[in-house]
Amino acid sequence: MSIEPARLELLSALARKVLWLSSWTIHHANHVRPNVDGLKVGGHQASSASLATIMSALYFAALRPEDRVAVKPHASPVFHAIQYLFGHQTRDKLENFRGFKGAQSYPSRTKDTDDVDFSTGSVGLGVAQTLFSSLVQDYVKAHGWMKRRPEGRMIALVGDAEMDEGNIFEALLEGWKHGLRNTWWVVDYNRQSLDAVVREGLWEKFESMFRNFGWDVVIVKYGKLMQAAFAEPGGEALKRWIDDCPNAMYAALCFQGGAAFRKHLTDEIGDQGAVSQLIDRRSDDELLALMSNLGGHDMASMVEAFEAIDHDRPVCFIAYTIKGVGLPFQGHKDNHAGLMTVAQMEKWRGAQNIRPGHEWEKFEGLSQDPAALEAFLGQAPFNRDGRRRLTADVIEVPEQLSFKPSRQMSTQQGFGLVLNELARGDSELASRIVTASPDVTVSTNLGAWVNRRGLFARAEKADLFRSEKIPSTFNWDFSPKGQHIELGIAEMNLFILMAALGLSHAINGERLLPIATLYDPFIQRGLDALNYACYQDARFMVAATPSGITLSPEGGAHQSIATPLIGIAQDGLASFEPAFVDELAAIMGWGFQHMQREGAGEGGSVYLRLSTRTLEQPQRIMTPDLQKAITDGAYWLRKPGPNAEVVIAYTGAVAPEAIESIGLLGESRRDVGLLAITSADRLHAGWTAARKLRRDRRGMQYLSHVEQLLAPLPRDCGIVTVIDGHPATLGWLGSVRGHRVEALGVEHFGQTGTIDDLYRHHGMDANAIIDAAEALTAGAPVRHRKMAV
Ligand SMILES: Cc1ncc(C[n+]2csc(CCOP(=O)(O)OP(=O)(O)O)c2C)c(N)n1
Ligand SMILES: [Mg+2]
Repeated sequence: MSIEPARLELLSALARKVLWLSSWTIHHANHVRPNVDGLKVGGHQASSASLATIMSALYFAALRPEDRVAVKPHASPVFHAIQYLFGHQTRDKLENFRGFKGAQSYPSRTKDTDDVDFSTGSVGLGVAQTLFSSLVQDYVKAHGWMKRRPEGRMIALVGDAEMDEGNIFEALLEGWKHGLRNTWWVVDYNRQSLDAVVREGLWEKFESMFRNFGWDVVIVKYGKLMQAAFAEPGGEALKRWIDDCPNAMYAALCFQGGAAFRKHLTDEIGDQGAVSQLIDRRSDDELLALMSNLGGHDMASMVEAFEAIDHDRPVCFIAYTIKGVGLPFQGHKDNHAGLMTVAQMEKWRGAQNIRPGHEWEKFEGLSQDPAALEAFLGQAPFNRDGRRRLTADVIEVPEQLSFKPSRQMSTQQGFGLVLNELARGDSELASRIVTASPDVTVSTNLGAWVNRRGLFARAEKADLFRSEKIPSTFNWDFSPKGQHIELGIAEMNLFILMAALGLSHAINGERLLPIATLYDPFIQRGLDALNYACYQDARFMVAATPSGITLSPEGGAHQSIATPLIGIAQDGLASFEPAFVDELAAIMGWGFQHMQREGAGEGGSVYLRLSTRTLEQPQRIMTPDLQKAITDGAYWLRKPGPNAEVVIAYTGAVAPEAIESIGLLGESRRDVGLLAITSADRLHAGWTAARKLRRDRRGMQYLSHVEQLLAPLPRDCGIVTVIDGHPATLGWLGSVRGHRVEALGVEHFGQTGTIDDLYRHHGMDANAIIDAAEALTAGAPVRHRKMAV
């Protein structure tokens, strides 16, 4: 199948324009736009040039509206240039590339306005996201929600050094397990990373690995010029030389130019015959054009490679490229941050017939008829259906989520009970929930949910233990209707899957409400992927359990200390740590709504830090006021009196110690209060938002939830805070209204023991709370202490 010449001409012209615009965008940011900082805007020119042809082939020819693309971070100027030609990006934003509210350095779903499908930046993550998005598309299809929408291909443009990122391999394995389809990864095989030139023969490793995981591999190494030269007399020898040439040497010669190639070729394979003639027939410029005509820079080869795919198997394209192709520093190993000088740019501008002052004009310098180019862009299949970002209706969430109560429960158990109750019913809400867990489904209490709703797979697969009538508590049937996605242990995959599921409304036009479960410490294992999911504004709920040192005998290595601080600091993630199950149910109900809220700064994802510690549950009615206070982050479990000397503020599983301590303090200190903090994150965020509001609108009286809660406390009242996590999580409470604080919590981990042992060891038991209260207050020593058992 060969490409029609007229089409090829227009495509090639547009690719040249894309290379120009992307380079000019960066040049403009460095040399034209007034730069008050005097800082250079770092290198994208070389990385971008690498992909100008490949991306033009995709966007102007191969892509369909339903396809979704993750663009290698440093090719963002190429992406923006393409969207500019399509009319989806403004000149203003390009002129302001990397500036405040300008086009983003790395394509961003949330910050860019030109239809970015997946954000990228932290290399490796966008690549894996395409794989998981394809699985999500299969999920939506299997549940009958695709309607008549065609299946999209999920495409990643991958740097060759990007392939070093381990999460890509983790994803590959998961993709293989789930029968991955409709996924294309295009490796920009420029044989350069940021610092240097990559190892020889890497492509062979890639090839065998991808084939091993069931992918097709298409290697696009030689462009049409090269192929024609190979067919000339002596061409075989030239091909052999190219194949044998080490990466670093090839790159260096591309940098040095045609004369250097001539010298090397002549010295190494010149034969005074056919080969020498083949070389001599070409000028230096022609020789350089030939030698840099690798497949990835050859429009016809790329379009043919893409258009030849007529199946839904996953495909890895390995496209040979030269980093910085066409620019003065092409192939130079230091070119990652390379920028063209003003003089170099002037020369290049001249060579392309671009008049000064006309640099941004769409078709300036091209010899093709502008109307023909415009018409070609207008008819690009990618653009056919207009807006590609979809929306979905909000799924209704009941006022109260119910669960089967019992007097003694842990929050982890409660989480399972709430989901079990949802699974028993037939609500729309339950049908849109998708759960996933990295091999800890049962141990995080998802078992009951999975028993009722089943595991997801494209093909039915019965639980063998069940069909063999071997007793088991768990029903492990797979089916296309299943609602649990069982993953291998890799937590990076879990969070990237959350990113994919949590964007289904925008990508598939069908809302899913994803819930991930994992052990709390392993949030840190997947943290960059969690951050990435939040950055893209994906919506999901994470139930992390068990947590803290409270998991005690389970193992010191699994104790999490920093996660509450992550919960406070992570943008786009509302974090909660309830002590009681009725609180958890209120938070989950709020969470399902929060996950669906849209609009500037509205909504987000939800993190529940849960525990396996069984606590006596309060017997109370969940009023709307209490529900609101819980989701705002805190309520008085015991209101302090007017002359309070000290209050105890606790979070999560240490509730019994806090409750016990106020009982013991009661006789020795006046009006002691007990503040239940369900979300340090929401409290803190509310407080900073209120301060900002008051600063921005002077005279405004608004007080945040925590300010209102602490307002009645006398000035010299002390606050003891306690949490099974880093004490800084709650230590800030003293700054709200200037109260002194003793912050208790965990700063070291690794010791196993019973809960009592460990709370005593870390100074979080009732006596430690009493000691802290004593330190904050005047008066006689506290009379009562907890007796050692
Ligand atoms: C997780 C992560 N680590 C480091 C970086 C910094 N970084 C940006 S690009 C790059 C090298 C990329 O090389 P390659 O993927 O081959 O792309 P090329 O520039 O050659 O096109 C590095 C290390 C990053 N963006 N993300
Ligand atoms: Mg590279």
